[in-house]
Amino acid sequence: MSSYAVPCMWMRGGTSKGGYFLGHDLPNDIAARDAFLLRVMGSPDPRQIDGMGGADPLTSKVAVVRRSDRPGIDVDYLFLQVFVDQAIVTEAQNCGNILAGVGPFAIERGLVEATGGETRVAIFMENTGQVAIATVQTPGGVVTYQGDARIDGVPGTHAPIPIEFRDTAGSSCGALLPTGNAVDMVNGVPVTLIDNGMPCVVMKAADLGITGYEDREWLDSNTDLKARIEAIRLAVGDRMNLGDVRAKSVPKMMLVAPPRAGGAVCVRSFIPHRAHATIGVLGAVSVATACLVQGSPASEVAVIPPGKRKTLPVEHPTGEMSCVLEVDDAGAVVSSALLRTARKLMDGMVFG
Ligand code: NQM
Repeated sequence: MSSYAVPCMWMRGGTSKGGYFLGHDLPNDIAARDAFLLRVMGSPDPRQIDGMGGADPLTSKVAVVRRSDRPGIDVDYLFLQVFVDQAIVTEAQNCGNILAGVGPFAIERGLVEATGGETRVAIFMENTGQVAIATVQTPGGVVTYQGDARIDGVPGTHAPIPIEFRDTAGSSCGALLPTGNAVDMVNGVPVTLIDNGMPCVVMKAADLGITGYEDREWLDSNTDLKARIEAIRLAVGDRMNLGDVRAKSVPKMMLVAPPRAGGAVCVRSFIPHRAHATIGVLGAVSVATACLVQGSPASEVAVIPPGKRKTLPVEHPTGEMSCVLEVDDAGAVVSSALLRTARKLMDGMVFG
């Protein structure tokens, strides 16, 4: 297909960044869509020099948004991860950071009407078949990105975008604990296989011979550690009902350690081949949930506050992400909420 251009908004969503498209602006044919998006990002190429991608999985992301015809839902959101150095576009994972830009984008494109000072946008997440509610600041009926909210991993302050999730358990794996176990042994390492919005393998950093407080650069340059983690990942695909995960960006690999800044738990995550600069949104929800699973490796290192509504600050390499989890009488997590921000960076035509 020869090069052509379509309307696109480039946005930071949470601690990620990517292209936001209206569904009807992209080719219907999935192979043609993916080929276009690879050209837009400049993949495959570790530098993504010939495209918009930032040479990092966190900045090589796409949101496809449509008006929804589902009752009570405003828009449908499909997340696509465009691999940096492989010609892969996958919808096998969701992304709660890019989700933060979906509400403002939907209002800006006229898919949702602003309702006074703030506008609630109900978003159906197509990747997992679940719903998120985002609240967007719309003073005078217009989206604003300016405000006082601060999230770790992003300089400055911006308008708050609180996001709530319900019933995210088993989003991709069919069950919160797809093996039914709090602990499974994989390649000699005790792990929890869990999915509360994001399929994750949660294990103690100490069981892999590290502290769990290392920085992103150190983790990314440790090829032996990464090879061990990848071997565990490939071994659990079937057990997590994800099948062959070689060309998938799930499950995410989460190395936990005791909190050291007053939080609930400290995490270093691999997404899955690069260390995360912070932590994914639904990844953090899944790790926080693992901390509440009795007998899990995460529960051994976590510090859990009492009560049915718990704020669990998940410490990551550049700060923390606070997950507010609500549990039922049996201790099961029924909803989660987080604060994100987003910013419009560019609106125009992108060439693929
Ligand atoms: O877990 C990165 C991100 C994410 C995903 C990744 C995310 C989530 O930080 O909901 O946000 O895990 O690939 O954007």
